[in-house]
Amino acid sequence: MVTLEERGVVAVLVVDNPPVNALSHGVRIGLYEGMKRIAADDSIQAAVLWCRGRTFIAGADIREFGRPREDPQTNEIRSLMESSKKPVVAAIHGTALGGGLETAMACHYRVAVEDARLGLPEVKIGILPGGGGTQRLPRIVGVRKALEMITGGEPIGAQEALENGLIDEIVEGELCAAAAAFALRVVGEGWPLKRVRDLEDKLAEARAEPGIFDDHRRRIARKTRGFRAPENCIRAIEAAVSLPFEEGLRREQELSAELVNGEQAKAQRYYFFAERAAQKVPDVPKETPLRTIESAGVLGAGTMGGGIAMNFVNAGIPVTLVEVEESALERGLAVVRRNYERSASRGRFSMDEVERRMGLIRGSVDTGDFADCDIVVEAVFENMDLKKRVFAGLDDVCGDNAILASNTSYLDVNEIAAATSRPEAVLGTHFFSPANVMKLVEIVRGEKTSKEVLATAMSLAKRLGKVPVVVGVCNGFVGNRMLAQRRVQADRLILEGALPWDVDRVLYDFGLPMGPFAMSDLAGLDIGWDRESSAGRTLREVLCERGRLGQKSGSGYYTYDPDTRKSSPDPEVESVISDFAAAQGIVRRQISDDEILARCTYPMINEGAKILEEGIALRASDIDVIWVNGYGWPLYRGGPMYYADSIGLQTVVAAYDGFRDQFGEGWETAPLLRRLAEQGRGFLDS
Ligand code: 3H9
Repeated sequence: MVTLEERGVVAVLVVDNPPVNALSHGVRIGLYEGMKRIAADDSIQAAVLWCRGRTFIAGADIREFGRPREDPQTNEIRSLMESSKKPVVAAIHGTALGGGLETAMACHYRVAVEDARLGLPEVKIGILPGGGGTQRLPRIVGVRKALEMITGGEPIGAQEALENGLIDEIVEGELCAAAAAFALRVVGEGWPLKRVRDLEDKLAEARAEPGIFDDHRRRIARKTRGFRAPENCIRAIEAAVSLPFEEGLRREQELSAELVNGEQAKAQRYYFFAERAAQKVPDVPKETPLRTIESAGVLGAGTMGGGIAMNFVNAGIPVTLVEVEESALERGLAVVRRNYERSASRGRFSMDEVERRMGLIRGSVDTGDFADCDIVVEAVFENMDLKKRVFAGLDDVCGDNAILASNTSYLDVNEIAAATSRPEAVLGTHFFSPANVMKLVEIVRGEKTSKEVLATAMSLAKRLGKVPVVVGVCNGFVGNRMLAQRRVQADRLILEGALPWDVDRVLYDFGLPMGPFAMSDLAGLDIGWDRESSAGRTLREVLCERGRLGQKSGSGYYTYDPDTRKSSPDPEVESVISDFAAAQGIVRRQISDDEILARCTYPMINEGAKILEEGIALRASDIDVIWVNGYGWPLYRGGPMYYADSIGLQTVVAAYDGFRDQFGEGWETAPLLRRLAEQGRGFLDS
């Protein structure tokens, strides 16, 4: 996995451990022995650390986590590099991540190619950079930048790395040769051997700013709610500022040990591989040919259509956006422009860039303009007859090779496909709202969707920066079908005795971004409500009849402060609920938080089991990827199926049996769930 190649007086440590040159045991042995040889061989004057393949070392081998790590440890290797009497230069291409960047920071100099990316993403798998990263990075880039990079986990580009001193030079041409030439310059010109551990000035700056850590805590509080790793990352960086290097390293180890075998890290590690597994469709091999996508069309310039168009534009793909009427088109384009202008005003890009992006959108009221599009995504009103008409029309105007996609969130994609002469080119691409922000796309595979079209849609979604997951055709697909089960229980719970804010609080505390009632208020209670036919049959109808349409009308399940939009519980809603329950003969009772949580989550798990058994999802872990990316299921709980396994399927089944005794119909366990529970197994080992 590691060889030592000599280029004159420069020795090149070549790491070759595909796919991402992770610091597996063999790599550690190779680096350790290589550094010993370099020290012992008098003919060698300098060393370069370079990797073959697509990337520099992308971190520790995550597959080795959870078991004792065999010697040599990476910190020993880094210490050999840093204390080497001969200059060691890291030559970076691809991504220098986690343990990879930590190793590079133990080198005396770092050079990189223009498109290299560098970062410490450990926080995303629930841990901290435990190979000296929390001690070295602040010494190089300063505490503020280190806090941002380590608690955010996002890598930075080579240019930004250069500006922050994280690399010494951006090199052109063949990287290994350029790095060797750089190393010779270090030797020839007698440059000092920079040991990051000895740098002090950036730490001194932070000592003069004692509020820096609490400021950062406040800034990230909302985003990191419930996660343990970000706080330990901050404490480790605090240690870099307050303790000598060796003691700081020890503190980093302690804080790392608190996380690495914890429940959150296990769940996040599981999720890392789950997301990658979801990209693979067993009967669609990697070699499946792809159709070329160089232009796209979107039908419907409403909230969804506009958001979908933005995705294409952001990836540099020109888009034809079609609406029926000029006024609706203008409104849609204005919303897209406003979104881009908001990003520009936040410094994400320049106003010129806003114009460039808007320039990639061709607005039109004529579907004939889709003629030269490689894919058209339909985002019109959810009505089967309308969709069929639309698809028949698209079939007429689009080129023979064009893919026709529907953004439907629950309708039968096979029926839609049958309205065309090319069902093999039809599939669902179910984006989530706001479509330009949410990562998930359910790729709905119809009975006749061809492998080529499916593979193209998956690859396109990745190009758009999305996380695509293949699902089968059924009402609501995976995400919304499970959500509907939660909704049923949430609605029952508030009639039986809980209040909307009790249900929302329990789910929020569980880690979801909001509960079902806050979500309804945000979406609008009047979705699907008809004033004419409304007759107080459901609580929702009663609320709408009272003008409580959700956030937009200032009240729904909650009342909203007109200035701050802050929600508060409302006694009127409480009395509406008790009157409604009384009219139905329901005697309200005290409902515990545990019951709320079980009744909201277990039916989702049960539905997940059915979805799995029906083959609508390919794997239990795909369901988790959908819930984490589309509905904000807390990453540190892995996803609903992982959660079910972690609490034990017997627990879920026992609760289900209890609810069936209590409530009767509607509490039948899915056969797969019962079978696995009886066998003492989980979804993920089934
Ligand atoms: C760390 O370093 C800890 C230290 O601080 C010290 C602690 C004490 N290990 O993503 P892709 C596999 S923690 C094992 O599809 P891309 C991946 O599963 C680590 N395997 O490619 C996949 O396998 P398969 C910090 C790994 O081009 C294949 O490689 N580092 C690892 O879209 C291709 O991956 C990170 O967290 C790994 N570290 O993206 C970086 N990484 O083909 C994690 C990848 O069988 N990695 N694999 O499905 C990434 O962010 C992306 O993989 C990367 C490439 C950007 C590198």
